Amino acid sequence: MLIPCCCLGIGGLAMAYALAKSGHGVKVFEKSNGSPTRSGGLRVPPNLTKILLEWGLHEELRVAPKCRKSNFHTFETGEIVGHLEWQEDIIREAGADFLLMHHYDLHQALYRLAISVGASVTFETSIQDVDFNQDARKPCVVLEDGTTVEADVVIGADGHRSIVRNFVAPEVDEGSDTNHSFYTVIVPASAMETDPDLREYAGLPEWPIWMGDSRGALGYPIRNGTEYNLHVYWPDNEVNSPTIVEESWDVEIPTNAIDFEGYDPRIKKLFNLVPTAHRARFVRREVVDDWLDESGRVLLVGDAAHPLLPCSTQSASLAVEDAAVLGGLMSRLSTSEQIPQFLEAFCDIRHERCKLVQSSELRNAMLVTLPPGEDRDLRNEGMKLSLKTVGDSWDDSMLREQWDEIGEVFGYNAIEAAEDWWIKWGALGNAGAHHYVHEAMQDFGVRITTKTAVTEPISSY
Ligand SMILES: *[C@@H]1O[C@H](CO)[C@@H](O)[C@H](O)[C@H]1NC(C)=O
Ligand SMILES: *[C@@H]1O[C@H](CO)[C@@H](O)[C@H](O)[C@H]1NC(C)=O
Ligand SMILES: CC(=O)N[C@H]1CO[C@H](CO)[C@@H](O)[C@@H]1O
Repeated sequence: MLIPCCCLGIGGLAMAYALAKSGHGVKVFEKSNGSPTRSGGLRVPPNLTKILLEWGLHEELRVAPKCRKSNFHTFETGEIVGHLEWQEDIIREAGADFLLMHHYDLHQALYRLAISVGASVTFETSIQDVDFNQDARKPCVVLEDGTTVEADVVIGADGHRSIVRNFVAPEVDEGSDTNHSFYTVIVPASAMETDPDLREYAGLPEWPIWMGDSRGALGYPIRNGTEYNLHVYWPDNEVNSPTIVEESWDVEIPTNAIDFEGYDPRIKKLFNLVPTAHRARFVRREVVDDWLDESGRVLLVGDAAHPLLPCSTQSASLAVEDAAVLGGLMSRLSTSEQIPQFLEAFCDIRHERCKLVQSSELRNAMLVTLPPGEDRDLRNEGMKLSLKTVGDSWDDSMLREQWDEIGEVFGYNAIEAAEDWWIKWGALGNAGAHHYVHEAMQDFGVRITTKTAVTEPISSY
């Protein structure tokens, strides 16, 4: 199987591992050279932690600080208006910890995993195009040097500006510019120690959030508290740097290009502890409707299929969940003819979940960047309820409800989702009772279009 992916893709490497472990030959074409160009932290919510532990990454996760709390500050004054705790019972119910990691560390860990099960990763190789070889009845990718590589399946884990998506869903638009970007710095904890305003944050197992008018910030410790990650969300026209830049993680701007005067001084101090920040433009895109091409052999996953805003809580988890689900399904594959059916099942299992997470992330982002007005007052009043103590524990249930469909978003088990599908439908299909599966699924409201055209050639694209 072939997995083109680009830009230090966590999703691509996770997919490579999951599929190679399921017994498939996997080749990854990775655009970057594998060095840590993207410098930033990421959040590892409980059900991602669970997958990573199942994959044996105990050692790598040991240095990831646990997140136990989020304080909600106003951006202007730093005043705390609410908080959310990841209490023991929630963590226990979730079945694993909420962790904070460096993007590069997770990338490296997944790379090692993928290689260990026989996947091959070719760096500095971009995909030019995807095509379908009608004679071989197989999809292929065209590399920069014109080489064509054929495979049973092509998986596009190539991000927001996916080349594979041009083949699968050419009608998908380019997204709309929000005129905002995320700016990320990673600061050495030692530099924070000398400042009494920052010292307390360095190793604190918390993820504070600053809420401003069309801007915001969030921070958290990584690497056993030796480094601190800060993401700032800011209007482009208030940044002293070119407004239109490539939409990637490679763009750097000087940290003094943002003027934090008039805001919580801790943000400015933290941000300016290092000379440059990484900029990621926030272009808004919808979840793609169709992740699978007509042949049923070219599939979109990760941000190529269900784009999240940069610095989302669930970015890494959605991508890795995709891998866990597809790996689980494909471990059952016995003939190449089943591929389209299995990939269609993947789409059915994942689509709703990804839409739910995407809209919940957007809602949360909007909630913490509201302009002054009635909505913001209501939000703050709601959040303030979380500051009232009930006995020894904080009553943050109201806030929790407002902040997230926590059960649904965090309470998801990718591996089980794939197993469930297999138990209900896959085994039946395997027995050759194709149309029964088809009908049964419709009875249960599950849309599985087993394309009879497993090998139907695609004429022109
Ligand atoms: C972004 O800026 C452009 C150019 O100024 C403007 O046309 C567009 O409406 C803005 N988009 C949003 C979402 O504000
Ligand atoms: C993490 O840091 C603490 C001190 O802050 C140290 O005692 C511990 O050994 C470190 N753990 C690892 C795994 O490096
Ligand atoms: C909150 C959470 O993460 N928990 C879910 C994770 O997945 C399991 C299935 O093993 C669910 O039962 C949990 O609710």
